[in-house]
Amino acid sequence: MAATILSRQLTNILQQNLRFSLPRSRYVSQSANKTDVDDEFDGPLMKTEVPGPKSRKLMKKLNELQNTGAVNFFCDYEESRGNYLVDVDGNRMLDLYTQIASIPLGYNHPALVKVLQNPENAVAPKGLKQIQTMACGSCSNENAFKAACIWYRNKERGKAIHTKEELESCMINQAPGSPDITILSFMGGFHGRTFGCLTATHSKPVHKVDIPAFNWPTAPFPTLKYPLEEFVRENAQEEERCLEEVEDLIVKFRKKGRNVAAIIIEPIQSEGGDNHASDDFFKKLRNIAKKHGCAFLCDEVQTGGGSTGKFWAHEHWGLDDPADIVTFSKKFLSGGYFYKDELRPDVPYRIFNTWLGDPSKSLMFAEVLNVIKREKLLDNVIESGKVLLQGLKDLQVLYPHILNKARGKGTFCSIDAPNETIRNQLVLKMRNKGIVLGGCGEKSIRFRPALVFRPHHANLFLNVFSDILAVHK
Ligand code: PSZ
Repeated sequence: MAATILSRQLTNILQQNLRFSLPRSRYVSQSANKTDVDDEFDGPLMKTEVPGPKSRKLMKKLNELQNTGAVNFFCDYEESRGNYLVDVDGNRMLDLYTQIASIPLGYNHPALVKVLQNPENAVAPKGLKQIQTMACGSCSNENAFKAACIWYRNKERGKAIHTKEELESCMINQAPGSPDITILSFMGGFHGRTFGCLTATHSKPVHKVDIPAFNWPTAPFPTLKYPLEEFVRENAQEEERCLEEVEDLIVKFRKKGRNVAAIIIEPIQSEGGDNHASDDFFKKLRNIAKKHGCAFLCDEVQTGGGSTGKFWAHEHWGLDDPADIVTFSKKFLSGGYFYKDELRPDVPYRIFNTWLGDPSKSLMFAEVLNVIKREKLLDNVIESGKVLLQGLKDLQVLYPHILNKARGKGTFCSIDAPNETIRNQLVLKMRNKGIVLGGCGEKSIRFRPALVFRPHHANLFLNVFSDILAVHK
């Protein structure tokens, strides 16, 4: 097979095309019984600066076809293994970023390579009727919004039969057919870049500017003070303030005839800077949604799939009825949402598109699930997460002028630098030492390793980070 040299954006398309040409053995999930790629590298190995000469050459070439502003360097996915990403210049880096939290089992996990070689994979799997599959996170949220609106209007009408007036007015985007109902979201949230999602996104102006937005309510998300145990009272007050604002907004909008049909929230605001809130906050928010008849929509696109130490981050809240809709993508390889029976659209084709996800990805995800269970990867995430977070906390005590707010669940961790410049410097310095990290929010470094990230990988990272911090000026 020709060398797989791909930019981040092209990965999905090409990896799929290149590897789909080998139909032979039966689909047997038990076939790969090892967690990690057998021959995972034992550490980073750097040959050039990143991006190196080959990456720079490819960037120039790709730049003729598209804007390459988002491309940092080119990967060699053929050579990458487990927790190690190899770039086209042969630099081998321990990957704590995994294409923004999207590589659940590391690179080239044998179970996934195997599943892609199976002929039955071209057929849509059975048993996915309980969920709505979609191709990406935005598409999942967008359709979840629609499902919530359909449900809400049916509830208001008391039946699913539309009036002639509704059917006619919707054709010219007017009420009552196009109702003036709204979706409440939070400052700092990220739910995607399509129109509805973008209205609910409030992480950075650059995503939103110049694009028309729905006039929907935006509530403040709590800004917690760290370390949490020192600010228990202040943080509880801050959460209370935000919850009051949510309720005020729902009431205010209802008075204007613009009822809130759904509330959307991330269990941890990821793009917005890894902002956490307490289980109590989410419990109360869920109750507010119930009290006011709003669908409670939990966006687990980034948090779902195990990296918080539970399969779903919302499981941490310990609620019997945590959400009405849960959207997913990223580690699930495709996308979609789970939803309550009562939110099932009354008529077929109301939630529909060409692809509705990707059956091959669903099959691969079935194998991801098998591996997670078989190899107890959630336990591993908890163990590695403890090492990672404790190490970060130790380092912030040693370097309080560079690091603060170490926080996280499982390996879904992050730490703040004093400002964006220092954060970016640290990320670049680490990369040239063979460690891939990412930023989020204004000044946070976030950790999004694969589920096969082991405690020894965490220690390897911490050692390099410690060295960098010791000489950081
Ligand atoms: O810059 C971007 O477009 C990015 S960087 C990270 C994401 C997008 N994450 C996607 C995402 C998410 O983290 C949450 C919580 N909700 C929805 C989305 C949108 O998913 P996609 O990108 O698949 O449409």
